[in-house]
Amino acid sequence: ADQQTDAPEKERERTLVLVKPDGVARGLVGEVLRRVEAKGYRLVALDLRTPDREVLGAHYAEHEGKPFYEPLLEFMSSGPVAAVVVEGERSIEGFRSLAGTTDPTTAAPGTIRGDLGRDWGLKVQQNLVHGSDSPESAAREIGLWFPGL
Ligand code: IDP
Repeated sequence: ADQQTDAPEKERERTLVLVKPDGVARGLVGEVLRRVEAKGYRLVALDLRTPDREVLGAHYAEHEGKPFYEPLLEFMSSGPVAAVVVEGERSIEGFRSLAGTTDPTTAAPGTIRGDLGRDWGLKVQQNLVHGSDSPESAAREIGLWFPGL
């Protein structure tokens, strides 16, 4: 039998991954997807688009009112983003571990942000990728970016 379809729900966990405008502009979509696929995750949906403020406002609702909120929305709508639904066992925690900590300046080597982040003139918001931080966030974000999936 096909293990993929027979796997219990928790083993087929889905997460929303975004390659942010800095990652797309720097030509790093392939590098990010290579790491995701090399880890053994499966791509369920993939789309390149410049998100509007409505999607971004909902996506980053928890940060509304923080000093970096407006610059973050501005940055995220500045160009195309690669939106990807990734599936795999404990993929939410697993992708965040692949991504590294929020600030690329100090993110660990071996992580996407640690290996590929640049530290001159870098803003924290330019940290290449987003990954959902909980099953609740993943469900909400996947519904937002890929309605009907
Ligand atoms: P995460 O993306 O590592 O989960 P969050 O704390 O959820 O980090 O923040 C969401 C995004 O907001 C970050 O990825 C980053 O782009 C931006 N951000 C977070 N903290 C700061 C900050 O202190 N200054 C500027 N941007 C920030």
